[in-house]
Amino acid sequence: MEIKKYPLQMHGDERGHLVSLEELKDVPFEIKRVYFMFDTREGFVRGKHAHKSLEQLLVCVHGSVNILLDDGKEKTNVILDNPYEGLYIANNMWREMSEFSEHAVLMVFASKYYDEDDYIRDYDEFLKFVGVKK
Ligand code: T46
Repeated sequence: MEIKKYPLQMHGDERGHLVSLEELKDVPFEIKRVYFMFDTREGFVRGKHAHKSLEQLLVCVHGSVNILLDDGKEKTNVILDNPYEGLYIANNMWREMSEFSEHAVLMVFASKYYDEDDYIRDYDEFLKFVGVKK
């Protein structure tokens, strides 16, 4: 499975660091929505779904988090632990976020507005969607 990690524009000087993201440059789609999650409790797993059409770029702006990516044939774990790197996740990918470090903040740039109908929350339905037989 190809993991698409993008380096982000980092502008550091003696005052500290600044990271900037521009749509269609650092983020490979037009940004319609930004959300972030924080205070994720130890032992909890978020995600556990895929999307029919949504594309996203995940940036762990503080701390670290493990992202499990599953295309129906192969599973890969990716650790996000720096704020100047974005992980691109295409629509047809099952994702699970776990092992959030204390005070971790995971920011997500999304290509569409929130739409519950775009979610595939059932794993068997996901396999059908990506054309993989059980
Ligand atoms: C994804 C992963 C990486 C909204 O009302 N608007 C929003 O934009 C979002 C993202 C969520 N919500 C509501 C829906 C639920 O009642 O917030 C609640 C928590 O959402 P959810 O359980 O879907 O959160 P995660 O962390 O499991 O998944 C999220 C995104 O939903 C999903 O698209 O790919 O992060």
